[in-house]
Amino acid sequence: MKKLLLTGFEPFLDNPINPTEEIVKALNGKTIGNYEIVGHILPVDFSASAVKCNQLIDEVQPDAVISLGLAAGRSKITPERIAINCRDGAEDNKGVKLVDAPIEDVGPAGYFSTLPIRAFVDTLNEAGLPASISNTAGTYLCNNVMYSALHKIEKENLDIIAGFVHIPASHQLAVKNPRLPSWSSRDLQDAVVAMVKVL
Ligand code: PCA
Repeated sequence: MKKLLLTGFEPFLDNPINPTEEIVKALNGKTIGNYEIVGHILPVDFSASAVKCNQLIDEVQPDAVISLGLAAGRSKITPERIAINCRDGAEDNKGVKLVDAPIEDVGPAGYFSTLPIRAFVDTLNEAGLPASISNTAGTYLCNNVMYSALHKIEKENLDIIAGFVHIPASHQLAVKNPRLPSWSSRDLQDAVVAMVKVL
């Protein structure tokens, strides 16, 4: 049996709920396809989230890593194509705000996802769950975690596929923040299960 490290994030900024948390808690310990799911929630904290994710890679020794993040305002499931060596934007949950800060002082400009993102999108669309590849994971925590995991895997020559998938708001979050397009929790979870089955 292979192992999948599945990460989500705690709530952040004006999102009192992070639907990735619910999905990761629901799937933790389950077996999906060839994978046993090991789920963990990461803090929205520039100094801690990537460190924690990379520690989990050492502890769990997964065959694959899928990190999930909320992209409030997107209406589709969006597997990310690339992470870039930049931190910039809103403040994190510790009040830290970074401007044009590299993630790694000596690191490549970007890393492509090593997950089968085209197959994810095709499978989801065939299942009636709207999805498209995103060409930017932004410059906030999600990009930071994706870049740092791929950097570790490259540097240490690990046999692990990894990448990031942004998901839309859940209906529960849209009740609190009514301008957001939203999905049912069931559909969000089904989409993540469908992507794991692709692996
Ligand atoms: N989404 C944010 C950080 C945490 C999350 O779930 C992002 O897209 O960077």
